[in-house]
Amino acid sequence: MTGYTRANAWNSGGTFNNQDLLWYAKGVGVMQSRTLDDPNSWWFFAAIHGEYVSGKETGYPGWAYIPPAPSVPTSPLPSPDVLKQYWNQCQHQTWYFLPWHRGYLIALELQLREAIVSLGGPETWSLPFWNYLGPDNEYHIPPAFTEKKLPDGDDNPLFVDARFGPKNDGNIYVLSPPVNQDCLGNDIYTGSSPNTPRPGFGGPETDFWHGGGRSGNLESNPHNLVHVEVGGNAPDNSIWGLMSDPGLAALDPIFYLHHCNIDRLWAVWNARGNENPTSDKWLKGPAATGDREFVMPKPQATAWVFTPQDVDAMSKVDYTYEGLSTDARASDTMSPVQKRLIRLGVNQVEAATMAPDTEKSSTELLGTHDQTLKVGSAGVRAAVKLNSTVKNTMLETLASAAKQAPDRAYLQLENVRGTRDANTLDVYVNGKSAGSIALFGLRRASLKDGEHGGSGLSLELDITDIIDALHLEQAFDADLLDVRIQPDQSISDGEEISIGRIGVYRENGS
Ligand SMILES: [Cu+2]
Repeated sequence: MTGYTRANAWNSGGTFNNQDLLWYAKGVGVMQSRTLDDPNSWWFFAAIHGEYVSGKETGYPGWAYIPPAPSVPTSPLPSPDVLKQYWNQCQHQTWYFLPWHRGYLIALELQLREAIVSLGGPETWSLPFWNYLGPDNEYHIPPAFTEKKLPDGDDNPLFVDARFGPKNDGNIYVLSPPVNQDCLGNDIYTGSSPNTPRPGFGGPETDFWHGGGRSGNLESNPHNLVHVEVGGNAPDNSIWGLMSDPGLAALDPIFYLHHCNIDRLWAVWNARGNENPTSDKWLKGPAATGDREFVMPKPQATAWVFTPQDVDAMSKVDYTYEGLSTDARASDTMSPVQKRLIRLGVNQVEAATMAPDTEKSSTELLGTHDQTLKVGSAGVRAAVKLNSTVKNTMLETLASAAKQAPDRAYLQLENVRGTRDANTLDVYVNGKSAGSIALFGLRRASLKDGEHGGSGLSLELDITDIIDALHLEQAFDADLLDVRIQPDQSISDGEEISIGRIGVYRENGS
């Protein structure tokens, strides 16, 4: 059933001439006028994602320390039961990331539509998306979000002070590279492997999971990178932007347009024929095994309990995306695997018929660097020692790519800990760029009394292309890989980012 269409926020120049944005602003204003303990309020909805109100934060990022605008309330708190049922639900670094956020957006959209209609606005209003990888200026935040006033002279509820951008200067845009949508080329939702399950497009298999561990490909890039680029840090480094931290992010109205785009990319991925998990554990969600349920407040104070299988196809939800049928046609006729094989010297006809069976893949440790690394502003360098037997096995598969699917290679920064999410690590292997990883979620994942005992985040990059290139240059015969890690943002005195271990893995495709 589709009735509503979620459209591009950059329509009509992304200004208040775009009626979706004008009415979004007015609806957000209505929700912001409600109290923190009201399940229909803007503040309650932000706390459903994550909050620093009910804990013992003494200073930023405690909600009491957020510089207005907006003026964020820290009281009255809802009853302990309501708080426990609804708050701090967001699912990150998990295969529930996509369905949970889809339900969250549906619930917010219902709230806003009701508020908008009560103001005399359009009954067909739907949440717009910000496609920062679109043409022309679309990598900039739509201008309606940076105006201090609405056209009628009232304060603009979409304006946020603590939003600093990738260069910390208040210029809000998304840098590409490193942001891209290469994740759409991964055809596995959650990789399966006996020793190290790969996160895949949609994230690793977990229980109810409020963050920590490994992000899926879509969550890692573009999702995490966009959060940290939009949020950024204050020019004096005293605080970070709301979007840079999961316990603050949903206070910023741009959050929902970013997540609407992430949800759209999931729909595009499905429309291209990729399949979601079919196991009961995913379909029925964590509540089926006695864990917390996914629950959202609907208008008129009713609770909507949902599971992934309630929202896992566009045919089950009441909206569609503008341009979805066009995006469903991949612009490339050749898959990433086919392109790789041709680079490795396999002729086109053979490459077209070879499809590695990633369902049955297994992963093996190829090399490690075991000492804890401390990352300072100048970056850090490590020599990853390779196991020569494993390396030779991998080299053989590369040399005989015409006969079998060659191995892939992944680099993982493991047990990464720190106190600030608003940073990105650029990683280089033997001088070649391996990509960038944002530290969104780092702070909470590092807290000793947090959900997973402060084991931090594990950040993964696909370095198959680099190993292929080294192999073709006949440079993949040394026993060491030279890994350099450079933070984007300076690290202040007393602040620290540490990496417990670097692991390099080979994955065989058959
Ligand atoms: Cu997010």
